[in-house]
Amino acid sequence: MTTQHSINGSRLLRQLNTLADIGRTDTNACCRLALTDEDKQGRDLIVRWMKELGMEISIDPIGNIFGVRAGSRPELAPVMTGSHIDTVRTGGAYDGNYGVLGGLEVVATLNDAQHTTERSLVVGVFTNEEGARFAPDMLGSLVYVGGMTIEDALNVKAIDGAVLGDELKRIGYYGNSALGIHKPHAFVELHIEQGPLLDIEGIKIGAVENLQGISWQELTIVGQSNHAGTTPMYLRHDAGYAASAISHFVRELTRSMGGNQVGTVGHVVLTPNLINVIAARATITVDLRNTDEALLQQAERALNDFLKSLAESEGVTITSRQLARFEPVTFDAALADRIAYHAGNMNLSHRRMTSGAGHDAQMLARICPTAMIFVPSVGGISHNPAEHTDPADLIAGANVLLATLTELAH
Ligand code: HGY
Ligand code: MN
Ligand code: MN
Repeated sequence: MTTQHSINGSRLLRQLNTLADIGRTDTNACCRLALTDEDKQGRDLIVRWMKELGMEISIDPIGNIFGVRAGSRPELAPVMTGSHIDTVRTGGAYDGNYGVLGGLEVVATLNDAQHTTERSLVVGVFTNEEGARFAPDMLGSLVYVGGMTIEDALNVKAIDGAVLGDELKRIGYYGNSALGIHKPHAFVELHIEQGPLLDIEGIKIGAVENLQGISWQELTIVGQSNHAGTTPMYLRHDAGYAASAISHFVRELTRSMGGNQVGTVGHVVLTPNLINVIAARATITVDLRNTDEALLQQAERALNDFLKSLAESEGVTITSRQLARFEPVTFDAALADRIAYHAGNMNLSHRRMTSGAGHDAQMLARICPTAMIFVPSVGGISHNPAEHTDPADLIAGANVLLATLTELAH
């Protein structure tokens, strides 16, 4: 059964702007790092909106929030949608937020139409999807599907030293509902592409059929601080130089591998970080991704070999801590077909595609048929206050979500 309804676009856009204002920085970014006061404010707002929609709310021990719109046959497994509202430090208005508010807009539209679905509809808000403060990313959905114990998750230490469980309790979202409380019939996540493909090709909807593998490492390099003027070059054990050599190697590695290999050194901290002192210590992160698991392992091996030779030549020690490691994920092809069908049915141009970013959907895919709906990101910009998607595209994506979820719920 396909729905005849359309979402209320101005309501969706209004709510996106309201949520984006929480954690607004002086550079116009949206900064709601996981489990900070700003994240709490965002969570409180979503819970309020869920209550206003008459949804039944549950919060689990990792702080995942679920709003349930009851169907006429509650004994059937529910259809789930959702995403995250935590952001990176330089977040935009749509990453994650759009998937949560798109889900709430579907509920509001069905409420307005007094349309009761057979299966209940669940909108999920997953904790710490970004992984920017607490690693790994997609932590809340990973715990939800049993990929990480709640004990390990609550003990994760943030880059600022805070402990995840303490922060969860501090903001009042250490919930008591059972983990994995909803076993979804299917999960569909609405998200901005965060890459340039749809925008370049002028295509309105992405039916996402797979998602690339992710490898995050934190490298600690220990050298020897020394005087920048008096120390001959051959006597140096320069952690700062080693850090930049690794960053250069990662870029060269992606160039030599080509294909879908990407690599990023996004976090660099030098100690003592002073102009006239050779750095004693460097902490850096390396983010490697590829759609092909074997190639991702090849990239990891190449990096590891380089680290060994660099430690030797520079006379430093380099230790690695794995922060996240997820293999590539293939979504449910039949579900991606339905997304493409509904897009076509609305005369929206569409294509199958891969997700370059990690998403909660990659975790839900472990427990139920899962796929994603992408809408274009202007210029492919994301994790940046300039992140933008045209209002018409935001509305179109939410209408495809409405049609897909309604069909699944009957
Ligand atoms: O890193 C990612 O792909 C996501 O933004 N957590
Ligand atoms: Mn996201
Ligand atoms: Mn993100």
